[in-house]
Amino acid sequence: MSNRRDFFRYTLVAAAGAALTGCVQNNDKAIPQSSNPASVKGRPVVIATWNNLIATETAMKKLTEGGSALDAAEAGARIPEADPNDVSVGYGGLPDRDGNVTLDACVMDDKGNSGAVCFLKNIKHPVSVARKVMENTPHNMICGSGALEFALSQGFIEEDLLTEGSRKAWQEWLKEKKYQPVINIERHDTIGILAMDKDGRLSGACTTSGLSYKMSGRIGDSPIIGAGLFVDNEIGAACATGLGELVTQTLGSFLIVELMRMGYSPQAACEEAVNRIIRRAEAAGVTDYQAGFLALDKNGEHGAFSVVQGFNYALYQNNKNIVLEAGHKL
Ligand code: SD4
Repeated sequence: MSNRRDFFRYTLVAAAGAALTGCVQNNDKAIPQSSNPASVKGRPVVIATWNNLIATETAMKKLTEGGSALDAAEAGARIPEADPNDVSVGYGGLPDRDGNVTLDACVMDDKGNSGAVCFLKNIKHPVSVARKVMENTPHNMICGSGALEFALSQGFIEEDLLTEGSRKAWQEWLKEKKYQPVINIERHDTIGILAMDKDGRLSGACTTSGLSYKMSGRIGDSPIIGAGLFVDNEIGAACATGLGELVTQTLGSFLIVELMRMGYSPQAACEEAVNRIIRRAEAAGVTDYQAGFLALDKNGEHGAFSVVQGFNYALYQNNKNIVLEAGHKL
């Protein structure tokens, strides 16, 4: 582990809430340029949802050791996957309503290659299986028993991913079996991680155990290219966390990259993605939810924004590894 003195916790309260807003004109159309006060230029850079400082540190270490952006994103994503105390990802992730931990993950690299797995059981590192799907199959996504079979063929080993803690939490939930397909905003840590090397090559990864106590077979946004993650090496990258149904219906990460292609700043693009989520939620009558986005452009400038307060993220850039609080709309 690298120098922990590099770690300092720096919170910008409602950073983008205080963001500077502005527009540039393009063919008589105003292009939103709100900026995130914490956003600076600089490569290499790694950014990850939630306070995943060890993940950003691990990813940056990979980059400085000469690893690719994809190696970095994968290495970072594996940190919460292996952490039994992270109840939204990998080992220790809260199970579905039947007590099964089912995992979704994807990766995307600088060339536009992608791989994903979903509804994968008993494999601790779905992000690495997603990478194998990308590298060793002609497919983009493999799910369920097919994904497990594929993982085993690639040398992964089956493990019970339910910890004592997550089993107890599930048994507690069983007493009432209250099915609430809305994210518990106090308890979600899905990691979306974006890494860019010093030469501007971008990659990303996203991995989750999804909504706790979800219906068996439910898939969220996280393994879906364009929803939980999108990378376009010409423009930038984006990733998401939060209520996957809404993120998927608005294709948030793809939307953000396309808005940046049109000239939106990374911050303005995240804010617009959140606006779309809110409109969709209103139309669907969904309340009490969270969704948050991160965006990175080719200069290393970033954006971060969420629906409600409480979304933070880790940023490793210019030799500092810090946690920042994202701005929010509601
Ligand atoms: C999902 N987006 O499966 C994920 C949940 C999440 O932290 O972000 N949890 O809908």
